[in-house]
Amino acid sequence: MLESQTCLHNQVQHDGARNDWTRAEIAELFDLPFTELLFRAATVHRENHPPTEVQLCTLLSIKTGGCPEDCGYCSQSAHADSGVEATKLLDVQEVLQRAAQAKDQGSQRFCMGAAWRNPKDRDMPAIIQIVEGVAAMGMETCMTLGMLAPHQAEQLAEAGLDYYNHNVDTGPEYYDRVITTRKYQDRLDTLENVRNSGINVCSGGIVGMGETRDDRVGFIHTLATLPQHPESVPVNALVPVKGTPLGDMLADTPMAQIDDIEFVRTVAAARITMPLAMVRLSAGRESMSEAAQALCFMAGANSIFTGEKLLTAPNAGDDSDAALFKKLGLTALQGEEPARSCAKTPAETQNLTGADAT
Ligand code: SAM
Ligand code: DTB
Ligand code: SF4
Repeated sequence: MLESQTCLHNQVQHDGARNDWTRAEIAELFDLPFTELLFRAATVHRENHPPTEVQLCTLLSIKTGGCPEDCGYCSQSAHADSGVEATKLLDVQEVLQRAAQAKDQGSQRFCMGAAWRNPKDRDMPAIIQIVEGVAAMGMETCMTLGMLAPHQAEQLAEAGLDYYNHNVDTGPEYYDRVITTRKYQDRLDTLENVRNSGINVCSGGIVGMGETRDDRVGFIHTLATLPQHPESVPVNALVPVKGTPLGDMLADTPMAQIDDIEFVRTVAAARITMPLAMVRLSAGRESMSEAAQALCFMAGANSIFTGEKLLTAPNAGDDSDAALFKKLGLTALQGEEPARSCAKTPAETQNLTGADAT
């Protein structure tokens, strides 16, 4: 089963997954009649993924607040007045305890975030211990620590880190309206360092920051034209936090809040342009209706964050997610992500299947 899936996905990778998308083509997708766009996205989805399985990931803030960056959406920026208190990096043992709880609750992946511009070299030994400890529990590991130098990406790869999350956040033209303390190119440079180290790439962004549709087209275009698509693409809806520039702007101009249908269009565009990626319905889900979330799953979203809390913001919570999954007939993804099984060498595939993978 896995063998034929792997071959199919390799076929798709060669014949179907393109990284030469033009902005005009992506704009055309966004412009399709909604039901047509949804149908196309759902078709691509079921060609490449088990259509009723959704990956469950758990998020933990391992170092909260006090971040020197000025990201206009973020409660953890030292420039914001959000009331989030700065903490030190959590103890390794505490992080491992939280990972064990997440595993007990059925989570496949443990994602850990730090409010840093970049990790300092002196932070790396503790980070490496955390990665090794979580991996030893049999969970997939993901870290998001800010910008990474090539040697730091190598260290994380050696520790066995599975994924690194680093969002491009929006299209290139809108970026400096949201963040001034770094450039879009800085994000792309880190993504390249992560890719070169062999760690799987998780990169997405935020919808509903007052950007135009063209900025959303630019956001998807950046990801879909990377030399290799990210294995995971988180699509966040802005969680408006009081005391942050974007949260306050939305409080004053609620009309700027993203429309559900436009959000679903963005998910669908991600699914169609990056067929093998896991598309993660990330922040903002707790304020979305069940119907809007159902449309996102139809449009190809196949991963979520579980639990009551994201990094600092509230999340939907396990009880309401269990009820939603039951209502929609969705189950937790058990298998491996298609983009990862495709990346395996024939020898690795043979080990998995016990069959000749040529
Ligand atoms: N400091 C690291 C960085 O910026 O890469 C890692 C943590 S940062 C909080 C991770 C991502 O969370 C951001 O890139 C952004 O896309 C998302 N995020 C942060 N605050 C958000 C908010 N209020 N609403 C939606 N997404 C948010
Ligand atoms: C991502 O794209 N979304 C997650 C994860 N990557 C690290 C973070 C969402 C943060 C939401 C705001 C908060 O909790 O402070
Ligand atoms: Fe810092 Fe990340 Fe928040 Fe930006 S998004 S302020 S880099 S924690």
